[in-house]
Amino acid sequence: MKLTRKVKDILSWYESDNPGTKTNLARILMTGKLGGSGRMVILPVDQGFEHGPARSFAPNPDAYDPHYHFELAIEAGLNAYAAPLGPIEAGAASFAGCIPTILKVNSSNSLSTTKDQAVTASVADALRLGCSAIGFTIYPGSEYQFEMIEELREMAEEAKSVGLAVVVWSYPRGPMLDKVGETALDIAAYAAHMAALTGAHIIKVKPPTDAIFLEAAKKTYQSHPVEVKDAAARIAHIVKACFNGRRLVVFSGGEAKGADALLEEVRAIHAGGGNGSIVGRNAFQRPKAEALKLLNDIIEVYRTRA
Ligand code: FBP
Repeated sequence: MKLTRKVKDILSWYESDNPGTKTNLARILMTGKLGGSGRMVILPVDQGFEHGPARSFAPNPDAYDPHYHFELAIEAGLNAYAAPLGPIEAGAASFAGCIPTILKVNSSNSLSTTKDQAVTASVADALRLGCSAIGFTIYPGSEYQFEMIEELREMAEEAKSVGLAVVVWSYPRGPMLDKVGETALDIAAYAAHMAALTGAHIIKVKPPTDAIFLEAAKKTYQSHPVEVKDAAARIAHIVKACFNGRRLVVFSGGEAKGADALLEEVRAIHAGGGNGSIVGRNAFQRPKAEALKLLNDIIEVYRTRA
């Protein structure tokens, strides 16, 4: 496979990584309909842990079957499929080599009263299953944030040493953050930057709103304003927080919503220089034909000149 100039350029940002990690990043970046473009669309299916089976899969019962998600990601021509250990194991032989996988190695669940995560898989699992990367969630702002960040440090060090890439879901939540705070622009940028500081190769955050939440940050945002009303400018601000664009950053799809609203968000991500989308519920909660159409429309947005 010949790498595109774009992908070679992206790989050059990761100056300390070994050939194994770069190969795995290249695999993700070169796969699917967006392969070689520097843009990505990834299917994440860990919502069974996060929200439970019925909330996740009842809208489209085919999605109870782990094979369904491999097939959806492959048929849609996505770059990668991310899931916890169980579902990746459940399709490991049928789909070996068919699409890069990201093993989600920690998860929370809706039955917990604390904002913490359990480690549910290992780097050895990721290697055994042929995954290209591990995926790890941190909750900046939680009472357990430092433990999570330290767990990430250990797992990322191990993953990198054996040639895997590291994808960090950085989701602010915890006692000082209300719903507005969790997706406010300053907080989302802070969360993205923290993920970059931990050494993530790919950073995943939610699309930011126009709110500025931290009192301590308001003065700075007044003296160095961001066009907060412009969704693309907000994305560009997040990209800056990811080492001025030297780290890949993708944005999540969120709860199921209308195709037009999602595509509008995707256009802003593209225009703001984000590297793509990681879309779960908006894909697998739709009937397959509809999901394939929507994922194709998303891909088409990323194919246009930004
Ligand atoms: P969605 O596209 O379904 O939002 O998936 C992205 C994701 O990061 C999942 O990996 C995760 O399970 C979910 O969001 C968490 O969503 P929430 O923060 O709303 O509980």
